[in-house]
Formats: sequence, structure tokens, C-alpha cells
Amino acid sequence: EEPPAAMAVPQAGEPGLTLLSRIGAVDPSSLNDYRAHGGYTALRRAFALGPAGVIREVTDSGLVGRGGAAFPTGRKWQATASRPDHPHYLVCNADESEPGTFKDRVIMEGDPYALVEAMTIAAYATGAHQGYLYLRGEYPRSLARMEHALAQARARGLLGEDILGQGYSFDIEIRRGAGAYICGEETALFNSIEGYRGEPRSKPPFPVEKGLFGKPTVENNVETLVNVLPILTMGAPAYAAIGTARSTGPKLFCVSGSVERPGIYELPFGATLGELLELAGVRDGLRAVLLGGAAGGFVRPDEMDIPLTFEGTREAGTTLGSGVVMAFDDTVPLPRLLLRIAEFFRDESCGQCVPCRVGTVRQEEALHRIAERTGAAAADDIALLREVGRAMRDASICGLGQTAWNAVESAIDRLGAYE
Ligand code: L3W
Ligand code: SF4
Repeated sequence: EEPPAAMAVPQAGEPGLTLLSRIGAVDPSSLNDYRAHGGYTALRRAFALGPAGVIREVTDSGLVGRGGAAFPTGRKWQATASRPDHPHYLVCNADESEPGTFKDRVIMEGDPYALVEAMTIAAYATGAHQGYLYLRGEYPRSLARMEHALAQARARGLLGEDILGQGYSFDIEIRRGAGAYICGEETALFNSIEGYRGEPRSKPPFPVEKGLFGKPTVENNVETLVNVLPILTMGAPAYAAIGTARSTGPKLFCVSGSVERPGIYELPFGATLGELLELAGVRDGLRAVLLGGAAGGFVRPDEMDIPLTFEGTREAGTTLGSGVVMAFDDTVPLPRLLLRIAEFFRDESCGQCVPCRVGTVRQEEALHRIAERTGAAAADDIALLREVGRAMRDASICGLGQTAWNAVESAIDRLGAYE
């Protein structure tokens, strides 16, 4: 079995944490221990509130999606709940594949019952009786822990028929990914579950109307879902008081690269990039920080005041994405790093649409040439990269093609990568 995911040394299991409070403190194989650590109080509260009451709390909490796109969760749930056509489905996107992202893995390995409880609440609120957990194929430990948790929950009447004697039935099936990054795109994921090629569908229609098997579907990231537990236990106003007005609640950050203590850090939204890197022990000679993963962008060491919020990173011309913070010191060759990112997108493009299928190849070729050329010759290729990048951003069907040029563009414009 692969080694456990890195945990943030100064944070995991410490008091004062919300999402990580049980990680390292609870026995992930024991439902009793989960209950002893506050487990299943949120589901009881959900049954007391009723589906509409749960959606109201989630809406009032200001929770937005943690997969990278920050769509309001309450609005998504309401849209599916109000659809007259049935069945409704709940899908948890655990195909965590964005380079540098490993937060969902820490939750599934360290607190698996939290995800089972949160999925049950989401399904109850949106009128679903069947849920799917789409789990990254490269996470065997997450799979084992989640399978065990599902079996225990079923055996104890917390999944299946008549959950907690409330007359509500719900169950969860696990589907494993097979190594394709694109299957983390929500509609490619539906195709994968349905047995088709993992190719994104055009939107609209959005999944809330026409999702899995063509039915109204709520799809949320693992971290998004587990936030529902503190929302219900502490109440929406207390939750909304954490973070900033537009990015409420706690956030998990995945810190890796040139730092002393890589791992998952939980901080309220609004902490600065510098504060986070201070916790992780930033090394001398910092050259750049990649925010948001391969689909995100680079920032410079003099931009440490950027607030880690969706609005703050947007105003700074970058993105928070799924919470990736990858530090690079001056021993890392930037052209090689950019080539690796371009290679990744060329490999992972599903090939369905021309701008992305061809653009990711042209981007990689140009970066290869630039790595060997200087001056005016390199300038030609940089101009070509901009043109190809614009076409990918404007005309690709899905987020992969739309963001495949982000990191390279930011390296050229913010870091002066080829100057
Ligand atoms: C109802 C509308 N629903 C949008 C829903 C939509 C989806 C969500 C966001 O992700 C991000 C990117 C990267 N009525 C709706 C609506 N929705 N309008 O809201 O939608 P969208 O299209 O803005 O984004 P997206 O394509 O789902 C793109 C990030 O994903 N990314 C990688 C992420 C990796 C991980 C990981 O490894 N864990 O999350 C790659 O591109 O940051 O911002 O549900 O249906 N009118
Ligand atoms: Fe496939 Fe790329 Fe088009 Fe997305 S943008 S549908 S990954 S070819």
C-alpha cells in the first residue's frame, strides 16, 4: 500500500480546527469512535430541519464549491431539489487529480465517516436516494477506508432503508477512476460512471437539470461536502462568521514543493499567502509560487500579501483553484517545469475538441523550441503561445482546455520566465 498522505505537522488533530479536527485524533476504521467525536449529530439536525431547512442553512452559510470553481452550494442543491423529474442523484467528486492537490485524500483516509454522513445529508436535502462516490483510482488507501466505512454504516442502519428510523433511504456506490485527469470534470465523470468514454459534455444543460443518466444531479467535491457538517452543527451564522464576507468558512490548503513542512493546512479564508508559507516553513531563495495547480497560475515572492480568498486571488489576477500552493526555489529550472505542465495537458486532453487537442500539442512544441532559443526567435514563439492560448481559452469545451495556458502565461507575464 502506498504511504499515507502528508499531514500538516503543526495543525492536524489540534483543537480549534474544523475540517481537520478529527484527522489523526479519530480511529478511521471505527464508527463508534467517529460518534464519540461528534459524528452523526449533523445528520440528526438535518432530519430535524427537513430538506428545505438544510438547504436554507447551506445557502445562508455562504458555502461555495471547493473543487476550484466556487459555485454556491445552496443554489446548486436548490436547483436539483426543485426539479419535478426523478430520480435525483448525488455524486461526490473524489477524483482528486489536480497536480498538487491531496486534501480530499486526507479526509477520506483520516475521517471517512464524515464523508458518508455529509453525502447522506446532501442526498436527503436534494431528494436523492442513490449516491456515487467517484474515487481516484490511484488512492487504494482511500478506497479501503471508504469501503469499510460504507459497510459499517450500512450494518448500523446509517445507510440503506429507513436511516435512523426517519423513513428515508439512501445508499452509496463507489466507482473508481482509471487514471484520467479529465474524469474529474463533472460531466466526463458522469460519462465514466455510465460506461462511456470520459469526455465532457457541453453545458448547459447543467447537471442540476440533466446530469447522471440524464437526471437531476448534484455533484460536489469531497471538501465541499464535509463543510456541511460544521454548518449544521454550529449553525449558518457562526459558520459564515469564519473567513471573509465573500469566502466564508475554513479552507484546506495543499502546500508542497520548496517548504520545510509540506502537508494539508486548515486556515480560515482571508489568511495571506505569506502567513500560510510561514507555517509551512518557506525556504530561502523562493522564486515562485504556483496557486491553484497546473490549471492555476504563478505568483512572485513579492506578492505574499495576496489574501487566500476566491475574490482576493481573482483581484490579484490569479486563482485559488482547489487550494494548491506549490513553492519553487531558485534551484528549480522554470523552463523545465513549464514543459512538464504543458506535457501534462497534452497527455490529459481528451481530444474531443480541436482548440484543446491541437493547442496543447502546439503549446508543448513551442515551449520545447523556446527552451533552446533566445532573443527574437523566442519572441516569435511567445507570440504564437499567446495566440494558441487565447484560442484554447475562448473555444475549448471544458475547463481543461480553457485553463491549459494559464500557468505558462503567468510564468511569462509575472515571472519573466524567458527573459
Ligand atoms: C447550475 C448554473 N449549476 C455552473 C455548476 C457546474 C459546476 C460548478 C462550477 O470546474 C474548475 C476550475 C479549476 N446552474 C451553473 C451551475 N454551475 N453554472 O457550478 O462550474 P464551472 O463550469 O464554473 O466549473 P467546472 O468546469 O466544474 C472548473 C478546477 O475546476 N480544475 C481542477 C480541479 C481539480 C480538483 C481536484 O483535484 N480535487 O478539484 C480544473 O480546471 O480550478 O476552476 O458544478 O455544474 N447556471
Ligand atoms: Fe476534451 Fe480538451 Fe475539449 Fe475538454 S477542452 S473536451 S479535455 S479536448
